[in-house]
Amino acid sequence: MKKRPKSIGLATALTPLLLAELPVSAQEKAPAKSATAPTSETHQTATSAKESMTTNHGLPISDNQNQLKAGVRGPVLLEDFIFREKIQHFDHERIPERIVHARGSAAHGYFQCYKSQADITKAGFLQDPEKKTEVFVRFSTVAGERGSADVARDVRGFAVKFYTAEGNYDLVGNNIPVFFIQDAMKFPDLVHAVKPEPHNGIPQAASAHDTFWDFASLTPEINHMLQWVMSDRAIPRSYRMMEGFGVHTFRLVNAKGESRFVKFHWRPKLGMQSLVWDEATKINGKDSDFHRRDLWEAIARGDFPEWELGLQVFDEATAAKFDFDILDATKLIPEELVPLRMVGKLVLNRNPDNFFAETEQVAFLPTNLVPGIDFTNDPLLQGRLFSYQDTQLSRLGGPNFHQLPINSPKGCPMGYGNNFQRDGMHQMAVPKGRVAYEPATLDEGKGPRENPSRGFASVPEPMDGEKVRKRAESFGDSYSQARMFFRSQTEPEQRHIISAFAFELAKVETKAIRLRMLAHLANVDETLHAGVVDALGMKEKGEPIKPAVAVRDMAPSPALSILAKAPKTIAGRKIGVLVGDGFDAARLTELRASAKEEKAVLVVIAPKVGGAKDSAGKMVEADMALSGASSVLFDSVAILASKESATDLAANAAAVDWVRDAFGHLKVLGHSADAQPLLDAAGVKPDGGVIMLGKGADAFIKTAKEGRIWSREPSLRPPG
Ligand code: HDE
Repeated sequence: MKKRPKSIGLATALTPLLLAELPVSAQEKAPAKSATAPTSETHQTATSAKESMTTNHGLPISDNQNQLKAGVRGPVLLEDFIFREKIQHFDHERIPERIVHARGSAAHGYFQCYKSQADITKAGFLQDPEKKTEVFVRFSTVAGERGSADVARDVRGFAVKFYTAEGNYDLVGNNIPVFFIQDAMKFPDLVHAVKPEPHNGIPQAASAHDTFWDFASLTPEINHMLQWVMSDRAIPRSYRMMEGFGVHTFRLVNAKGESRFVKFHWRPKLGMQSLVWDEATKINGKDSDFHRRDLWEAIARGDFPEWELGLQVFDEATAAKFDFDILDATKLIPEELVPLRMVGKLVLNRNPDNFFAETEQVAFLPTNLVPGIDFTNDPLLQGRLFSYQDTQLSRLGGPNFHQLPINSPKGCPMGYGNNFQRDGMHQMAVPKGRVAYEPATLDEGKGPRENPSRGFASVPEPMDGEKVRKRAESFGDSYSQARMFFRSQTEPEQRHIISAFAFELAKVETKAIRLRMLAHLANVDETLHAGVVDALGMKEKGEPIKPAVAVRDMAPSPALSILAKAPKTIAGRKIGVLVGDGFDAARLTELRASAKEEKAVLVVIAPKVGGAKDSAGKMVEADMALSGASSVLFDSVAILASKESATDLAANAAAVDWVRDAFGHLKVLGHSADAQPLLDAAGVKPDGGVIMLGKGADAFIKTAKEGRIWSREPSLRPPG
């Protein structure tokens, strides 16, 4: 039997305490200490008072490895307040996650307008092109829990907090310009329907289940939004490559008090890009932080994501001419009717320091407005005005969440809560004096006081009407814009919408729900309906549903397609290069140079992370090992191998999957002539996207800039 230790290395354990008693100058000279006690735990000790680990109340801690016990092998003492403080804080480390948009990633940055927008708004941050307004932006999925995978088929949140000189302005939007429902009254039902089913908690972060489609098939107004969420917009390649929208119609107000309507749009500088569905499902397994990592890495390498802010501005007379209601959040205003006025840029240039303190604790409020911007009576927006403030009370534990650093206004002279609201849970301010009310004289005029000239004033819109619980008839058309969306898509995009409906409805177990949904699709578009019926391989097509309002054929809007306006670029994208022993190093050098020139990221992958030998026998280090670098993580791929190593790789399932997936996901694939055995093993058929890498990488780069090889898809993956 081993001899039991009598002490835990007392001298080491006491070091910080002794140091704390030394004058600081002497401590600064003390050598850093890191020692292992006889019992093997590591003690890293402070070299200055400043470095001292302390309790939450400031007491220096002498030992952070052991509880206080009655003898080295004895029971733990209740007296150990240091342990209790530590474990108790840990026990409460989690706060309730957001009920929706729980999974998110965020970054700091700035907004800068191009020129003064004084003609349409007096909002301070839209006046001076020299001024940068700090922002914090959080992107999110909606349905999944906090630890769910990034690449679910879902809407993405796009929430921007502007820290303006007039207080915080939050533009809490999505990456889709319309919404599922028209009235906030239905929001809890929508969310309960899409969330995991309450009896078994299945499925996570997915709408492909009965309760969602049951609700959807009974909610005709949802049809436009369904087109968007079944399209590739719901599986973005990156947060950096998606558009954002304020969704509702808001108002802008200028200094003269003139008010106009506005829709907000964010346009990514990198252009839009999406994943393909099979790729998305695989990414979730290979890297469930795919979007979070992408955003973080881009900012860390100085490739700052950028968006332009575009406004669709229109007046009451224009609004009256539309044959839909601008207060209905299931409708968009085609850009062809009201073009975008580009007013400024948003740049994200700093990763958060701490995920919890910033990304998790940030609280966005559609009620955070600045003078110059106002609400409309959109009943969905009106409901949100209550909900966000309210949800923070339980999520962040009380009414003082605005005092958390990420939520408190910066850059405005008033600071947070310059008023007489007092006390409450987690109060962090220490107000002085006896006056906590106004009007008052006892504060000798020190305020705070009302400010009629700078303060927020609502647009004095006339109100007249009966108290009713009723939907406006002008909200009645559920299908015309859904049809417009489908008909505005390119052929591959339409195929994907059909496949997505078929995938989701095939997961619905209740046949009656499937059929009800098919009937809605028949009202949207015949090709769509026929395509989904065919992909499901069902005999029935659904009993017709009579639309409340006759469906109109609107002009297609090319701006709604991702592919129609996709930029020809690989900037900000990733090229994965799989190398095998004996590869030609010159080809890699050329690819590297071209990638750099095009502002793309090149990643070298080898069967082992140690790397592979080039044809001269020199070891070239890999960035990633094949086992952790599936081709789904890259936008285009290349294979550099000798005949021998290609033959070896052809017998390696991971390498074969790597190539098969890249080909199957319609990626441009460059290869050395000798890599052919691997291509054959993966079933790669020659086409315009399979490119032999001779001297120079030009042909490969030029084709990669075109995007995916859509013509490859129909033969590889019929809808279903
Ligand atoms: Fe939200 N939504 N929402 N939502 N929403 C929340 O607020 C709500 C809606 C959006 O990164 C919650 O702080 C209602 C539309 C984003 O922190 C909650 C209705 C749009 C985020 C809430 C809607 C959004 C949220 C949950 C129907 C696009 C994440 C946690 C009337 C314009 C913000 C929280 C972040 C979050 C309520 C509909 C965008 C419960 C009642 C439409 C981007 O308050």
